[in-house]
Parts: sequence; structure tokens; C-alpha cells
Amino acid sequence: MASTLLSRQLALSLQVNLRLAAPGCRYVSKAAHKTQVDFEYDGPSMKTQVPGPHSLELTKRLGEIQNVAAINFFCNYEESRGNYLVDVDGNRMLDIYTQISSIPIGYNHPALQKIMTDPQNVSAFVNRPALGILPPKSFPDKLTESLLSVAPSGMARVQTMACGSCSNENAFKTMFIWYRNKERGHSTPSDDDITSCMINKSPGCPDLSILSFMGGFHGRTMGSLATTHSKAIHKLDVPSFDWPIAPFPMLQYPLEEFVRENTQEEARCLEEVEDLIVKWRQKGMPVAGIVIEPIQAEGGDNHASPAFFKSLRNIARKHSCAFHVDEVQTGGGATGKFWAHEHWGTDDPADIVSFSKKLLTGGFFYKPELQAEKPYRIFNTWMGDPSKNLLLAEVLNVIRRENLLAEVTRSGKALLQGLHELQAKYPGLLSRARGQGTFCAIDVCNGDTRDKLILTTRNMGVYLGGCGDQSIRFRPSLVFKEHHVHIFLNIFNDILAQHK
Ligand code: PSZ
Repeated sequence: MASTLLSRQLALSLQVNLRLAAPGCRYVSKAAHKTQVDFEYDGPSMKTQVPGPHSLELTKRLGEIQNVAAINFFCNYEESRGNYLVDVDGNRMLDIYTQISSIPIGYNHPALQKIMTDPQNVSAFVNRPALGILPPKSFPDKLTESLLSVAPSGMARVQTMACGSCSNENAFKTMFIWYRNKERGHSTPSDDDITSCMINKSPGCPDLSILSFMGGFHGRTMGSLATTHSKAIHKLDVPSFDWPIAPFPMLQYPLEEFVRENTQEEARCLEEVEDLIVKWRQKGMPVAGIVIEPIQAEGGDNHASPAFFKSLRNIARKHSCAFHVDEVQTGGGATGKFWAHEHWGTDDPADIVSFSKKLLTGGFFYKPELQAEKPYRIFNTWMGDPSKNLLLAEVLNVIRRENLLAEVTRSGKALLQGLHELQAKYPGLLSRARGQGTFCAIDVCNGDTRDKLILTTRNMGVYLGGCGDQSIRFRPSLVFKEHHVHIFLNIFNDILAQHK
């Protein structure tokens, strides 16, 4: 009964929203190529400045309850479709930020709506289990159908978690437990281990470290925050660990024009990594694991070459450190491959790969030797959410059925080419266009101008995000097609032309 009602409501809402926007949206160049996407709007449509009056009123109300300083505007998720995010003032924006890179196949995708209305799935949404002790009978099948079907090379084990930070936090614990087990020769912990760990002292709480990179972002919980080095505001006032921090290569773009300089820069960073590993071992805080993003995202979309990552992986192996690749932001297809590390072209990319965002559930894949031997070592109440696996399985079906990775590669090429053209046209304003797939970025002459450009672009119907000190980052969903690229480029070009 309830589900019939839901499907009727859904059919009704789709009927209403299938109606396309009034043609000839004022900001969209007529030259922008348009293809009819089943249920999407045909362009941005702006009614007020953003945030509009209704958003401001709601921000004020929420401000009486919590801190609202970061809120951009309030959304109407019911009306949002595909690449278009609609706000509470009726503004419809082309969304190239997608909830900080987290919407895999656009808003209200009909295939996902269908999962919600299937009576067989209701119990997964209504009864959230404590997965570590009482999983539902469908769980092994659903994991196989969803996460294991996209397992990175060499990894057939996965642990789900709630968010990205929580996934990294537990991945770090996994690496520490693995490291200590190796040191003990897999024997039982000593009495000293057991008593000292209860008062946060070694040997039970050992002096081990995780090596991370300047500019990296791995989360905001205490352990993951110790490896985050993108912005001071994330870290200020929070006690942390004295763990080694290596420089991440600062490459020159376009990469193919600066091969010699960039190779030198990467060699410098790799050398520093080895030095730090040796130094921290001498300090009595051996490096149990190295954590790195395939493209530093929050830190400013910093790229490094496949050769760099392969050498780093070898350094980890040589020094018996685990190698953890954080694909929380890069994973899920935006680079044109499902995992960004696939671009490295190696069969053994990592010991741990963590994910969240576009994968809908957080978690991490890991090598069998990193499996903790005892129960309750890597554990919490929910350990993920099986309803997210249902949705993820369908997202993966859509990606395969609609060949979305090829689409991403195609629209990514158009986007990067467009960014290169704009940077050639406005050299005083834009520089360092870079990207892989649609995971692209461009630098603006300074942070203030970047922020201003993002706001102006938003008022003209395109929602963008920033990263690093002065970059704009592009994080569309996987259904962002070439004609969406042209809608954006036309609008952005007009804004740049008028920029003083
Ligand atoms: O300001 C913030 O807290 C933001 S803005 C974007 C993120 C965080 N990204 C999250 C993220 C990530 O990009 C990488 C590479 N690793 C871990 C995380 C943490 O994920 P969450 O936010 O789910 O805890």
C-alpha cells in the first residue's frame, strides 16, 4: 500500500518535472550543442541572486539552531534533476560541484528512484542493522554485486564504513594492527601490551607513524586529521601526532610540456620520502603506512605521474610500510577510469584503497594479509549501511549500461580543451588548466578573484567549487555530457569577458 502510494507520487513528480524548461535560457549560447537527456532540464534558469530571499530566511532560522556560516543556499532536491540543482528560490543551476564531488549519476536518477519504490528493498531502508554482528541475509550477495564488482586489482576484501574520515581512520588502525602483528610474530600480546594500552602508553599503544604529504586531505577525525595538510583552519586547536610529512610534487602544467622539470621535482619528493622513513625509524616511530591521494583534491588538484606513484609504492614495499591510496574524492569514475590509480597501469597499486563520496557508502578495500586476526578490532555500530549498497549496485549498473566512463572521458576532453582555450584568451586571469576525465581544475590569479568568479558564475546559473589557495575545481557527476561542458564554457566566457 505504502509503496503503491510512493510509486504514484513518484510518477506524478516525474510527470511534472519531465516538462523541460522554457527554451532559450537567456545565458545559454545558441551554439551550445543540446542533446535530449531523458528527464533533464535544458539549461540553467535564474530568478534571484543566490542565496535568494527564501534561502536567507531559512539560513536565519537554522542559525538559531547551529552554525550556518558555511551554508551556500538551501536546495529543493525534489525539483533537482540530473546535472541541475534547484534551490528554494526556484533558481536552477548547472551543478559542477555535486555535493563536494559526491553525486555519481545526477539528481533523482529514475533508476535510483526505482530502487526506493521496490517493496523488496523497503526493509533495507527501514531497519538499519549493526552490520558487524547482525548482517541481513542479502549482505554477501549485495557486497559482491556492488563493491566487489569494482574491487581494485589484487583486492578481494572490503570493509564498509560510514564516511571518508571514518574509512581512513579505520584503514590507519588496520595498518597499525598489521604492523604490530608482524613485529610480534603473530603471537599473543604481552601483559605489558595489555596494561600499557589502557593508559595510552607504549608498548601497548606503540610509537608508530603514518607518512602523509603536504597539501593532502584525508579527513577531519583525530587520526585522519593528523595526515591532513591542506588548510590550517582544518587543524587549528586540535592536538595531533608527530608524524612525518613529505612534500607532494608541485608540477608545472601542461604536464607534457614540462616532463624534464616535473621528473626532477618528483625525484626530489621521492628522495625526501625515503629520508623521512629512515629518520622516523631512528626516532623510534617507524612508518607503518604511507597515505596519499592519486590527485590531491582539497589541496588544490595537484597531480603526479604514474611513475611517481609506482616508485612510491616500491619505496613502501622496500621499507615494509603499507601503502594506502585514498580514493575518497577520485574514486567512482570522474577521472575516466573507475579508480584514479588505474591510470598508473600497475597490477599491484596498493595495500589499502579507501573510498566514500560517489560510492555512496564509505569503506576500504584491503589485501588479505591486512585482515585483523581478532574480532572487534576494526568495528563500530553500523559499519556502513546496506541500503547504500543497494543504491551503489544500481549506480554501477547505470555506469555500465550507459557507458559512462567513456562519456566522462569524452566530456573531460572537451572541458580541458575549453579551459586551455579560456586560459589562452585570459592569460592575466587564468592559468594551470589541468585534469583527468572531468576531474579538472584551473587557477585564478589570486584567491579573492577566484572567490568572486565562483559567486558571479553561480548567479549566472553554474555552481562551481574552489580548492587550494586559488583554484576552481570541476566535479560534475558522471552524467555530465559534452553539451553541458559547452553550456558552462559559454557562461564562463561571458563572465571572464566582463571581468574587470
Ligand atoms: O571541508 C571538508 O571537510 C571537506 S570538503 C571535501 C572533503 C572534505 N573531502 C573529503 C575527503 C577527501 O576528499 C579525501 C581525499 N579523503 C577523505 C575525505 C574525508 O571524507 P569525509 O568528508 O566523508 O569524512
